Amino acid sequence: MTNELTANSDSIQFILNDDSLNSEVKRIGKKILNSERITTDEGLYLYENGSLGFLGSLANFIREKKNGDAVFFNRNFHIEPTNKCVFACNFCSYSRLIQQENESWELSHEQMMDIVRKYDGDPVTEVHIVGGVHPKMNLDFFCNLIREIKKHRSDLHVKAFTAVELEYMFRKAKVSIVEGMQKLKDAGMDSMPGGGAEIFDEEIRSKICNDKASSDEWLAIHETAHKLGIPSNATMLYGHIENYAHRIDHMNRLRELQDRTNGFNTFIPLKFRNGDNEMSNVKESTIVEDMKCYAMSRIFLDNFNHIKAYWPMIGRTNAQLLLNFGVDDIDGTIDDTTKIYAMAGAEEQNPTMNTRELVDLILAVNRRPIERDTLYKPIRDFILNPFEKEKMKKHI
Ligand code: V47
Ligand code: SF4
Repeated sequence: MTNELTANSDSIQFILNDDSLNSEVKRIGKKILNSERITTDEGLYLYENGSLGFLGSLANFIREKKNGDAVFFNRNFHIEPTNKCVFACNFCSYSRLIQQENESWELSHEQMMDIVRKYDGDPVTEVHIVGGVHPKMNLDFFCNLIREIKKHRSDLHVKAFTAVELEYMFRKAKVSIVEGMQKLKDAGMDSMPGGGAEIFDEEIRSKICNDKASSDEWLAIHETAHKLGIPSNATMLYGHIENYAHRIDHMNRLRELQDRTNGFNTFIPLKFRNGDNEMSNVKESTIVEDMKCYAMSRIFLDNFNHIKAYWPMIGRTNAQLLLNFGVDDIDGTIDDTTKIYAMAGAEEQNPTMNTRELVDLILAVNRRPIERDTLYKPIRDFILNPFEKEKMKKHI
């Protein structure tokens, strides 16, 4: 390990021996160092009283214990079937833009297959399908789409639909969660992304996204998916009107579910962006708050193997920084196939990085770039198997 910011247990022990450190923070820190689970009260206390440096050191310690200096990424592209949505979440830039500028889209089955065919011969491993909740794009429509994608390219992992989209689809089709999930699985759906979780606290949820799937429904859909052998991700929309206690409560509900199913692959904190939505008056969080949030996620979610910083949303440089605050995954190449964050004012207006740029980004902070598949099976270790030197030089 060459990274100068890297903390090991010795350096944390050194911090813990500092007499000026708050004794309760010290006690909780020791628990974490001994791999003991912290309670929600302890999590909240640490969040409120731990310094950024201390939280970062603890998070980095856990990150390196679980994943060494690896940074995972994959080669993927997105399909956003539509930005029309029956719901009206206040933080979402999709619905606002439609009302203001009539900038809506609705892709046909063939248009989506054209996107898939564009990647023929390209070594992408995953298609990520998420969009607005459209009344006409129903369960059969999507089962047919997935079947055709698999028929065209059986090796492509289909990661599709937030629990919010699924709750609506199943309700309209009058099927239970198990029946709906089984249909999608039979069609070829391999896993689920983590969107739609927002903040589970019912009071905050009612203020930011009153009309969509409830927290209990979100959790029930993921639990059912896991039981049917469909793994998923989990997210948390942070940095708006919620506080630290709401974030700890959110993560605690996920930690409890993960204890039961072990079906979550990764946790993705999503920073609220205030561009062009009904919450544009809410100030965005600072990078210091972002780093604390990622670090606390790594510390609290002891049964999650991975913490992901979604680089199109948080930005490339911030994603690099976060690799020292618990993050071990920066998502994928994306290839400018997602619009939702650009519309909400994210750093990356045309998010695309080729594999070489992603690898360089990770090497620049002395970490180990590992291309993975969706389920974190390593495909290529770029330290053991680097790009050829002359090509690398040309690129630099
Ligand atoms: O649920 C919407 C978020 C999510 C805004 O699982 C916003 O690998 C910030 O979940 N500011 C959908 N966030 C995207 C998502 C996702 C993204 C990348 C990878 C994965 C994965 C999942 O986007 C929504 C919502 O929480 N969102 N508007 C906004 N203004
Ligand atoms: Fe619709 Fe999702 Fe936007 Fe909410 S966040 S309005 S469910 S697209």
